Amino acid sequence: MSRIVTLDEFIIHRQKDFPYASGELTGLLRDIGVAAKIVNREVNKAGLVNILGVEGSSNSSGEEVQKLDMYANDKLIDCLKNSGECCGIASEELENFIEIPSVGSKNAKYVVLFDPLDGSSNIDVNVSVGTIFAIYRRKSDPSGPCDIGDFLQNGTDLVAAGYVIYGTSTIMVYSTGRGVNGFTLDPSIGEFCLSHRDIKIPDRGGYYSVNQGYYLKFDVDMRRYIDHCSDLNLRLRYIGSMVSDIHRILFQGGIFLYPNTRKYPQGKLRLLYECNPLAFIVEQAGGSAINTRLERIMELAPKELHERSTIVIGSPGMVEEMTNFIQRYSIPSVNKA
Ligand code: AHM
Ligand code: MG
Repeated sequence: MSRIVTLDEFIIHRQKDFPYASGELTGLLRDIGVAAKIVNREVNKAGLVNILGVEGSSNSSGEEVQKLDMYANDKLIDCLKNSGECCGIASEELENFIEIPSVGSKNAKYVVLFDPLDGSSNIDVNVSVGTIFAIYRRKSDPSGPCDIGDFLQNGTDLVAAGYVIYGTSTIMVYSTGRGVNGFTLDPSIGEFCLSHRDIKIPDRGGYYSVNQGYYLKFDVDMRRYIDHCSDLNLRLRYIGSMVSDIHRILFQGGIFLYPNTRKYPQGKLRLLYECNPLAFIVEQAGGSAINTRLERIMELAPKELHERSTIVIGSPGMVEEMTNFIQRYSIPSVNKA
C-alpha cells in the first residue's frame, strides 16, 4: 500500500519548488484547507440544524444570501485572518474588499478572493456546492494597507487558485502554477489526502454543460454550437453549480458555457472569484478558457471587484471547435460581452 500524503505534507514539500518561498503561501493554503474542513462539517450537518435556507439579506449583486453562504464566508475570513499571511480579502458576499490588520510585525504579501459557496441555490436540495479561491501577490507597498489595485489583477498574475467541492466526498483541488492536484478529505482522520496527482483534462469529452433553458435567449452562434453538441449526441449535464460541472469536465472532458443572455448581457459569472480561478485550474490541467469575444479569460483586465464575464471553458479541442462556431456564425452588430 502506498503511503498517504496529506495536504499539509504536500504543500510543505512543494514549497521547495519555489526558490525564494518563505512559507507565506504555504500558510495561506493551509488556512484555506482548515476553513474548508470547518465549512464541510456544517454543510454535512446542514439538514440537522437550522442553517439551511435564505438568510434574509441580499449580497452585493442583489441576490438572496443563504445562511450557509454567510457561514462559509465568515469561516474563511476567520481562518485567513489567523496566520497573518493575508492583507486583504474580497468575497462574493462582501460589497467591498476588507483589509486584514497585520499580525505582529508581519507585512502580509497576499490578497485572497473567494466565492465562499458557489452554487448556493443547490444547498437546500442536497446537491454539491463548492468554495472557489484565488490568491494574488499584492502590488501595493507591504508596509501600508492594501488597495483595490491589489484585487483588480489579471488571471495571468495569479499565484495560486483552487476550489473545494462538498459533494459525495469532499475534495480540494488547487494549483500554484505547476500542475493541478486533488486531495480528498478522509473524515476518519480529518485530513485532506492526495488522491488525484497531476490532473490532466482530456482533449475532448462526451459532455456539454450549459443552461439550455436559456437557449432562445442566446446569440445565434451559441445556438448553432448547442445544436452541434446535440447532433454529436453529447450528453447534457448542468448542475447549476459551476464548480461541480468544472470538476466533472476536468476528469471526464467536456465544455462548460455561460454566454451572454438578455438578463445578463455581460454573462453571469464573476471574473475575479469564479472565472479566473477556474480558468487557471483548467489551463494548468491542459484545457482552455475564453469569453464569447474569444479573449482568453486570464488576460482580461478587471475594472471592478464584482465584474461579470461570459465564459467557455473545458477540453481544449472542444473550446477550439466552439471558437470556429463563433467565428462562422456571430453577427458583428451584436454587442457581446
Ligand atoms: P452563485 O455563486 O450565486 O451560486 O452563482 C453562480 C452559479 C454557478 O455556480 C452556476 O453555474 C450558475 O450560477 C447557474 O446559473 P443559472 O441558474 O442562471 O444557470
Ligand atoms: Mg458563485
